[in-house]
Amino acid sequence: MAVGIFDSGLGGLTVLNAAQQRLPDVDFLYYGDSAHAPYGVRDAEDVFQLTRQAVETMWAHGCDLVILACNTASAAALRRMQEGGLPPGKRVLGVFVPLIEALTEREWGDNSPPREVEVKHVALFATPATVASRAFQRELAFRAIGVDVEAQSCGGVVDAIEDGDEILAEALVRSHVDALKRKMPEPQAAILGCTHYPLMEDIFQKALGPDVTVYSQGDLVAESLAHYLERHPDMMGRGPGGFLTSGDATRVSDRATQFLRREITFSAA
Ligand code: DGN
Repeated sequence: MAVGIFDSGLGGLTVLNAAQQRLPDVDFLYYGDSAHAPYGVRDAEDVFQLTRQAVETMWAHGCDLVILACNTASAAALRRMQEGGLPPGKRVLGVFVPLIEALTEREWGDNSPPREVEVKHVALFATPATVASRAFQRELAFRAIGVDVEAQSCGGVVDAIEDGDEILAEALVRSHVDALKRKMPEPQAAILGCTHYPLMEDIFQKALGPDVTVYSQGDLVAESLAHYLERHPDMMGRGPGGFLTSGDATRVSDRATQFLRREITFSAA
């Protein structure tokens, strides 16, 4: 069955793109919950319920493995779903762990105790809901000690990107980076903790300066998925892939085609 990639809307297409390039023989089923997007301004319980329903929809479509490409959904729902117990043979993975493994220079899937790492000052850029959840800091604490994380909630950036307003998106990114630097003048690393921000990676890098290492999700999640599928070949996606939406399929297809600059056709979930 296809590997499921879930996002609140279109942003997860950046993760899908990277995964398709890294794993050309795997079939992917993408589901965007555009009827309820954006998630980034919803409260944690709301995001959890929407994410659980979406994952159940993907399981019903035959995806045994679902990747929560959405940071906001990963923050509010991943641990809670895993701790609540998943149906036999079903798996859900998120997007923070691959980032944290790269940041802390751990092997994929290394579960040894937390240890001192080289990077001490980390900037996290994410949606208001992801920042409020502190999920990134919680996951980091399982793997590293002594790292100072300063989180910056980047209101408005997702909407500006979705509206195709590049000038506004760039101005907002610059002002959020300035706000972060007032709290943490010299970050060593920056995490782009939202599906949309890789599209603005150059702007983040320019605003942060050349000495800051910027971690962007697509390739890291794709690499982590490749390692996961090596260890769990039974989860290897084969079967009908495609694009599903809870929103208006024609409208979402048009916006997705603009967003990725290639023809994409969504069907109603
Ligand atoms: N996909 C969301 C995320 O990665 O946090 C961003 C879009 C949103 O729902 N605000």
